[in-house]
Amino acid sequence: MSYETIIVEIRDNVGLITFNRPDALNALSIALVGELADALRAMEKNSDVGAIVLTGSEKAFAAGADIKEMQSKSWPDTYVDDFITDGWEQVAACRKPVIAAVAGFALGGGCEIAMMCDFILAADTAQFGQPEIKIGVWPGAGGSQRLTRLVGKSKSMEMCLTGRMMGAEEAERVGLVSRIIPAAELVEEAVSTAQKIAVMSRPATMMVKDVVNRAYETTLAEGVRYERRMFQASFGTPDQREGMAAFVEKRKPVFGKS
Ligand code: DAK
Repeated sequence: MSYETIIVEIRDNVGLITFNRPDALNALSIALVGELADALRAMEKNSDVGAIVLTGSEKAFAAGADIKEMQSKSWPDTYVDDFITDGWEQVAACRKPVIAAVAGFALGGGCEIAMMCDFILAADTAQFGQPEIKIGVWPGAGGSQRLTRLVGKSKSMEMCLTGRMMGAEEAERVGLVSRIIPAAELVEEAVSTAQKIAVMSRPATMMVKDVVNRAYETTLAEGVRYERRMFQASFGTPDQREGMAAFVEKRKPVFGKS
């Protein structure tokens, strides 16, 4: 399928999705989010894809939802049509690992989509923010919840109340991003990181997502119990036998795609 607002490539078991609305700093229009959701669903079904990278341009990962598209909406319009809901949670719902490779602005919905990914690799140019307060609204795609869990109440409150942006160094220091990479190497490094994940046992990587994400949804005792049961289930996979046999036989494991 061909897309107008994103570019989709498959590179050695990695799905690479690049936001492509350069004139609008990759503002997340309804069309773009629809195409993103569609591409993610296709990559989830594609057994050649073991991990996914989402990225934007050097100047912007995405500068938020498309303000020009939503400026004239009324409350009944947004409520009855469930405005910009369809497709938005597809990143979080994807069961394969998704990495956000962020250069430049990741603002509003752009920051929210990055936080829906499993982890964020940031270029040294990255700027994260929830500036919706400056246009009379506030985060609407999980930003007030995910940012607070990731960076704590004080920083989240400050960012959401003032619209202040956070640079890459601060974002790494507070745990919003996993690593900082020179901007020119960002996409290659993100794809190479995704390739490392894509050659692991497919069920194992999907279960890792499942158990780590459970930490956000439950108590420690329930989370540990869930992890234990999932860990035990890993002994039902051919990949457990292959991985452990390969270690003992001092060779590289060869995992299947299911
Ligand atoms: N929407 C539409 N167009 C945008 C845009 C946006 N968010 N951001 C930038 N653009 C456009 C600009 O209008 C400009 O277009 P032209 O005027 O040239 O036609 C072009 O991109 C270049 O932007 P600038 O000229 O402003 O570039 P600068 O380098 O001077 O400034 C900037 C860059 C990122 C600081 C600035 O563009 C800016 O402040 N942009 C807006 C950032 C923002 O407020 N983002 C939050 C938007 S609200 C929900 C899901 C999601 C959301 C809500 C609910 N549900 C599921 C319910 C999300 C809401 C939001 O994200």
